[in-house]
Amino acid sequence: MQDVPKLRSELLAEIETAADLGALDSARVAALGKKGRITELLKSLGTLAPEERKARGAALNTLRDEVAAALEARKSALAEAAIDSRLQDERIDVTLPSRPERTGRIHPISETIEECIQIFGEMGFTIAEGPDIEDDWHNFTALNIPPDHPARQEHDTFYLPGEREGGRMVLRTHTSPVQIRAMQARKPPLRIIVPGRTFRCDDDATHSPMFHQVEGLVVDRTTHMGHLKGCLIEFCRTFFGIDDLPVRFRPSYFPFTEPSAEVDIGCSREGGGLKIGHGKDWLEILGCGMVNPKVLENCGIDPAVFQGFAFGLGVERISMLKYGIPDLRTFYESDLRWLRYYGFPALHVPSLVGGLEP
Ligand code: 2NL
Repeated sequence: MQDVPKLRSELLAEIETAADLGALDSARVAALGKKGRITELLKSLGTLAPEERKARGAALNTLRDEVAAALEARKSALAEAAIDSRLQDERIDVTLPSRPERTGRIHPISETIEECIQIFGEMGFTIAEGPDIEDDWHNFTALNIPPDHPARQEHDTFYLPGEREGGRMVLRTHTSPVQIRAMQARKPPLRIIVPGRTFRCDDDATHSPMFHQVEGLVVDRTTHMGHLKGCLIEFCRTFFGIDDLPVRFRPSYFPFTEPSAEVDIGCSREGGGLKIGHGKDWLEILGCGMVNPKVLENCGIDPAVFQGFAFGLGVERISMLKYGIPDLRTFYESDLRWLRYYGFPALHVPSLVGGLEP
C-alpha cells in the first residue's frame, strides 16, 4: 500500500519545481485528475476494513487539501514571476535624454494656440470644444445674426448639402457656436476659451478657407467692461512679451456683442518694416464686446441677472505677427523646410515670458 508521507513529498516536490503553468497543470492532473494518484487512492478506500478506511481516508483528505493549496500557491508565484519578468523586459529608462532635433516640429498654429491656452488658463479660463459641422441656429441665429446678414450669404459660408433636423448645416464660420452650447448646457459663472478650426468661403493672399480662432467668454452676475479690458490688455502684453505694450479699445459693431470694440496694439511701420510695441501706429489684433442680452436670452440665461463679455481672435494673424511669418498660405503647405524654420521643438514649453524668439 502506498505510503502517504512519501506520496506527499513526491507530489509537493513536483509542484514546487513546476517551471511554468503547463508543468503545474500536469502535476495537478497527475495528483488530482480523474486517474490521478490521490484520486485512485481515494477510490480504493472502499476495499479497506472500516477502522483502517477511516484513518486512511482522513490522511488522504488532508493530503488532497494540502496538494490543492500547494497548486494554488505555485500558480500565484508563477503569475507573479511572469509579471515581474514582463515589467523587467518592458522597462523604459525615462532618464535617457530625448533627441528633439531628430523628431518632428510643432506647427506655429499649435504653438500659438498653446500659448493662448497657457495665458488664459493662468487667468482661470477652461477650454471648451465643439463640432466643426454646426446647424444654422448655433452658428448664426443664437448669435443674433439676422437672416439677411452678409455673413450668412452663400459666398461667405460653406453650406452642406441637405438638411438635418429640419435645418441647414454649415462648417462653423467662427468658434462662437461652442460658447452658445456651453451657455445652454451650464449655469453661470462661465469662464471658457474655445480654440479651434473655422471655415469661410474665402481664398486669397490674406484669407484661407480654413483658419483658426480662439474665442473667449465670461458670464457672471457683475461682469463688466472693466473686466473685459483688464483681461485683454493682460493677454496682449503677455502674448507679445512687452510689459508696457500700448493697447487701445476702438468702438466697433458685432451683432452678438453690445457695446463692441476692436483692440489695437501699438506698433511702428517706419522704414517699411513692422515693429510691435512702440511707435505711433496701431495694429488691430482682436474683436470683443459685452455679450448682447439677446444672445444670453437665446441660451436660457436671464440677462436681468447675468452679463458677460466675449472676444475672438485669429490665430494665424497673431502667430504671423509674433513670429514674423510673412505669408499666410505657407501655414498649410506642409513644407518641411518651412516647418523646421518656423516650427518649435517637440518638448518646447510655451512660456509666459518668452518674448519674441521661438
Ligand atoms: C473677431 C471678433 C468676436 C465674439 C467674437 C462672441 C461669442 C458669443 C457671444 C458673444 Cl457666444 N460674442 N464672440 C465677440 C466679439 C468679437 O470676434 O474679430 N474675431 C476674429
